[in-house]
Order: sequence, then C-alpha cells, then structure tokens
Amino acid sequence: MGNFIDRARACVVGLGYIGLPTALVLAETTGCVAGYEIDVRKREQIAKGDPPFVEGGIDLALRSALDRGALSVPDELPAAEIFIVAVPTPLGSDKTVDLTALQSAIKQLSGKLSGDELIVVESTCPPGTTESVRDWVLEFRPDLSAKVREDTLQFAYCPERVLPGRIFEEIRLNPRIVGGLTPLASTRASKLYKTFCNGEILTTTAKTAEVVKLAENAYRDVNIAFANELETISRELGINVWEVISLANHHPRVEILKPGPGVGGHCIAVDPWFLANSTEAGGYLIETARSVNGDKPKEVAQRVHDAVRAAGGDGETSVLVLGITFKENVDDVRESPAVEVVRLLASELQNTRFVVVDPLATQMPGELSIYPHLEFTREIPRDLGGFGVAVCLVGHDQFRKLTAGELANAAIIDTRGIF
Ligand code: SAJ
Repeated sequence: MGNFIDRARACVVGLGYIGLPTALVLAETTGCVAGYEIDVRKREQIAKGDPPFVEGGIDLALRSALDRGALSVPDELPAAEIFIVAVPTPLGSDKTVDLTALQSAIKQLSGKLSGDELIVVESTCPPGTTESVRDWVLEFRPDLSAKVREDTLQFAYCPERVLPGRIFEEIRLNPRIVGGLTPLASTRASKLYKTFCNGEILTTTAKTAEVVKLAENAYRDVNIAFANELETISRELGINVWEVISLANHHPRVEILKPGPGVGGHCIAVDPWFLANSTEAGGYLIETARSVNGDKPKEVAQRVHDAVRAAGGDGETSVLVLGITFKENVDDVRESPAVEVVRLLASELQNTRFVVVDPLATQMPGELSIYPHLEFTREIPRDLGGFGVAVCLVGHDQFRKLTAGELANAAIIDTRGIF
C-alpha cells in the first residue's frame, strides 16, 4: 500500500479514461493515492505500469507514480479519507441510465467507511444521482445515519470535463464545478480539486452540478446537429457548406460547429438523453438533435451507395474509406459514426472491395471484422488511382496531406471537409 498507514488519503474508484488520469495527477500532487479497478486484467496491466489506453503523457505519469510509491493499485478497495468515483454510467436500451456499476462501487466502498469521509462522484449522471448515492450508502450502512446528519460523512458531485486527447492538460486547467450535498461538502471537495486544478473552482448544489454537466454535452450535440442539418440543406442547394459556415462565422455572434458523419464517443451521443429523460416535460430540442445526429451515418452510407451505383454497381468498383475512429487524432473507435457507416455499407454492398485506412486505430473494430470484403490498413495506400469512390469519415492530420488530385478517378464524399 505504498505510503499509506491505515487508509489512503484518496482512493479513485474506476481507472478508466477519467479515473486513471485523475489518480495520476493526485499522485503527483499529494504523493498518496490508491486507484481501484474492478477489472482484474486492467488492474494488473496498470499495476505493471502499462496504461490500458492511449493518451499523451500517460505512460510517463503512470511509471513515475508507481516508482515513487505515490500510486498503489490494490486488489481490494481500500479504506480512504476521500473516494472519487469515476465508473461507467452507460445508456440502457430504453435510453435511461444504467447505474449498475455506480451502485456496485458504492456498495463496495460503503463497507470501508468510518463516517468522516468525503465521497465525490465524477461519473456523468442524471439529476438527483448524488442524493441516491447518499441513500444507497445509508441502505448499506444504516449505522452511519448520524454521521450523515452531523455532516461528517459528506457527498459531492464534481463532473469531469476533459477532452480525450488533451486530458492531462485540461484536467489541470479547466474550471471545475463542485456540487456538494451540503455547503461543507462543497468546501471540502473544492480543497481536494485545488490540489491539482489551476482552473477556477465554482461551487453549487449537487443537482445543479449534475445538470451543468449534461447541459454542456447537450449544448454541443444540439450545435453539431445544427451544423449537420445545414450540411444536408447546403448539399441539396448545390452549395458548399464549409464556405457557408466559414462566411457565417465572420459574424461576431455566430460560431457554427463542423458537420460530419454523425456524433460518436460515449459522452455527447449519450448524456443528452439523461437530460431529456429527467422530467415529464422532456426535451424536444435535445431529442430532435439526437435524431438529426443519429441519422447522419445512414445518410452518408446512402451517398456512398449512390456513388458506387454510379461507378458501375456492387462489385464493379473499390471504395477507399478514410478513418474509422470517433473523431480526429484519437485511436478510440467506441460509438464511432464511421464504424456505423462502414457497417451499413459492408452489409449492403457485399461484392465491393472496401479498404479502410486509419493510421491511429490499432485494428478493425470487432463488429466489422466479420466482413471478408473489408480490408484494414494503418497506411494510406501509395496508389490511390484504382479507387472509384473515396469517403472521408475522420479528419486525421495524416489525411489532410492528401489532395483531390491523388484521387482523380474517385467520386469523393468528404464528410469532414478535408479536401
Ligand atoms: N463533432 C462534430 N463536429 C464538431 C465537433 C465534434 O461532428 O464540430 C463530433 C466528433 O467528430 C465526435 C463527437 O462529435 O464524433 C464528439 O466529439 P467532441 O470532440 O465534441 O467531444 P468528446 O466526446 O471527445 O468530449 C466531450 C467534451 N464536451 C464538450 O466539449 C462540451 C468534453 O469536454 C467532455 O469532458 C466529454 O465530452 C465527456 O467526457 O463528457
């Protein structure tokens, strides 16, 4: 247990994309953090100094924290003064949150409580979840109800806001919203975040903080939907949407986002539902934006299909697919709209050869590996003259060096505006 005597100063529960970087910055500033991960394979990998995902700076930070004994990765969830919970809160099939992992983490840590701890939730949650967390703790540990009343056992919600690809920079610089169930909990949680965050720390209630997080991602989703709708309209009008956006953005109060093949990752495509489904009133605009963005992969696949038909039909041409990750310059393929586009095409055009190029993805995503007519490569083919159709689904830097001239024989469907 490294430097710990009876309990860790802080324990981060869940060592994923958010939990592990958080544990690492805390290890650097406090020198005494435990990271608990329920997945044994992942836990062992981390304990060996091998990060389970790609993020700039993570290899060095992990090795240094382990070497200094500032981070321990115990097999059992340890006692701690502060627990920071960063476990997945995915979307269930009925478009409501699945809190199984959060509930199970709270059950486990409840067994370690003495009554003077602070429990901070970072996972994205529907409004009211931090109150539920307190209620679950009391269900598992009714003996602690006086400690909750006396406000020594405290609860706060502090959403993560970092952008994959820039996590270590943003975790230190982005302003943080801290919502305690009580003012004392907010003060204590603020002190924790001040140890590593140079951005402003803004305090509020737990429910407000929960809604702020959802509002941020729903705002982005709605704005991307606007860009995507503008793309459909511009194309039908025969004008260039990128020129429309660039010119409109010269207005001092207009800042239109970029259209694309849809919205991926497991934040922006998920969190808006937690907000839309949180009240009887619902969220008409939020849900509409979800369907505009959700329909985009189908629209792009249809355009490629039409181009294949114009090039002779299924089996008469080859298709070059540029990019498979959920956005540019990351290796993450989770919820990638590009995967959905390729899946639709592969099942519809079974005789057509597809070459999927992605310099960052490590392999063809599992759901696509079943199609024998899909080839995956990390290198852009040298000779691009043989492709009758090319579709760009991700704007990786490597693709931006390509010119339309190199693809002179291909009908180009450029969803990211790289050409
Ligand atoms: N996208 C577009 N057009 C744009 C911007 C994005 O089509 O103009 C697409 C991307 O290609 C991608 C998806 O949207 O498929 C999401 O990408 P993103 O860069 O907008 O966001 P994420 O999912 O990487 O991270 C977001 C961020 N939230 C906001 O910017 C409000 C990040 O700060 C959050 O911490 C993260 O969600 C999260 O974990 O919630």
